[in-house]
Amino acid sequence: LGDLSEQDLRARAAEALTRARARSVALTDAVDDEDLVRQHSKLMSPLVWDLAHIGVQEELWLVRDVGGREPLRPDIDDIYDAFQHARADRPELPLLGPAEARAYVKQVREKAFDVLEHAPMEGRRLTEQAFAFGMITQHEQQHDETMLATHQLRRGDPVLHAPEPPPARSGTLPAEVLVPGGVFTMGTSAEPWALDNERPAHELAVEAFWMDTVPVTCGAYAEFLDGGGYADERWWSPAGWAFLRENDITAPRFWKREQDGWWRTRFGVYERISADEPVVHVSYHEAEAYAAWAGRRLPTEAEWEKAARFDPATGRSRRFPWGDEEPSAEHANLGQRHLRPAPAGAYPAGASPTGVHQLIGDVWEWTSTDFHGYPGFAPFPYREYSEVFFGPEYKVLRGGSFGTDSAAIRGTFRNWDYPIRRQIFAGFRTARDAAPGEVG
Ligand code: AVJ
Ligand code: FE
Repeated sequence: LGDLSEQDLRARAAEALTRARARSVALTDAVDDEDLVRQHSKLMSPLVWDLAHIGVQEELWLVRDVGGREPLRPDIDDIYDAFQHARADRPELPLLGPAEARAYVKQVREKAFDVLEHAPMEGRRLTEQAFAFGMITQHEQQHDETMLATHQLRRGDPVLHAPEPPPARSGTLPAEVLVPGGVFTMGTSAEPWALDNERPAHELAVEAFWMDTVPVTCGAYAEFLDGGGYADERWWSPAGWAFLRENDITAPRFWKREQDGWWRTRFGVYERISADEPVVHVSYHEAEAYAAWAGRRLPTEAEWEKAARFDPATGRSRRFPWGDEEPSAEHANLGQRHLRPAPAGAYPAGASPTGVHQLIGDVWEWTSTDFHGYPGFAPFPYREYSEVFFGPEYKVLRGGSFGTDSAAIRGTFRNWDYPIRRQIFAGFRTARDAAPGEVG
């Protein structure tokens, strides 16, 4: 950040905001007004709520806070406050209609660009201002991923289209790789757009461990399923077993058993499950049970981050598995460029120095760690962003999915959700402790 001129910072912020908006518009223009205001699942807001909420946050943080401008719509703050109204109740609110919501977010964006052009950007303020624009960009992209999950829950003909992801390219990969033990740097104090929960950088020791080279595939998962895994209490935690029974869960979300094998609905298309694709739409409980069946366990969050960032050659933690460069289409399946996870081994250029593939993109990965602040955590811009979620109810997910934009992912990025959630684009990989002779 120190190397960028004020002009560069403004241009980058403007470009990132514009890219996010193009995506929000595409996701909301893809359906008719009736679909825009409908609740497609109790787990999700109507798409039109997300759209206006994106505008309200931008008004609060950029127009009012950074710009010190007059409020545009102070009357709607409450309706779009995620803490005031649960998702299930949002359809009953006096929401802005589709045309009103579109006009509102456009108006806010014009003001935000005016603030961006005229806000003083120097010294300490520069870092803060640049962060505010980065935070709003990430906020919009996170809601875009949420809207993509709503699209997945929507019934009806397909309305989203994208090219197929690249095929697996790297021949035969080992099933697992050894990640060395010892101290590494977790979290960051340097990433300009890192959110409060990723900070500060701190040293942490991890024992040597083995990590799956690729995320668990549908083919591997189907062996667990077809072997009776969902009927065998041995593999499940008490909470996981209760979750299965109470909800009559017999397969990953969106899977359906046909006479010739497993099929799924994906963005309105009914298709056969592909064996070499990472499994997605599984809860933490299902991930944990699979790992137990396989004689393994889920990685901790620290293990995941060490595998993703630690470079044994230099001892340094990098921004991404492949180094410090921003993600390209060669590195990872991100940004809704494709509407599915890519087959295992499709991104050899994105592998880590120890040889772990597809840590970034494709599917969010459940870790065994509860969501907590790092030592020295300081909430900003407000406690409600992360701190109020700290505790044992939430599990940390890492790495982003095919629906995560590159603006909202990095080696330090932390996502969290309830262990029962399956509508998010979440999969997992497994790990095991290294035996004393294996530590290298
Ligand atoms: C980080 C994805 C859990 O969607 O609840 C959006 C991001 N925070 N608006 C969420 C977020 C406020 C958050 N997650
Ligand atoms: Fe939000």
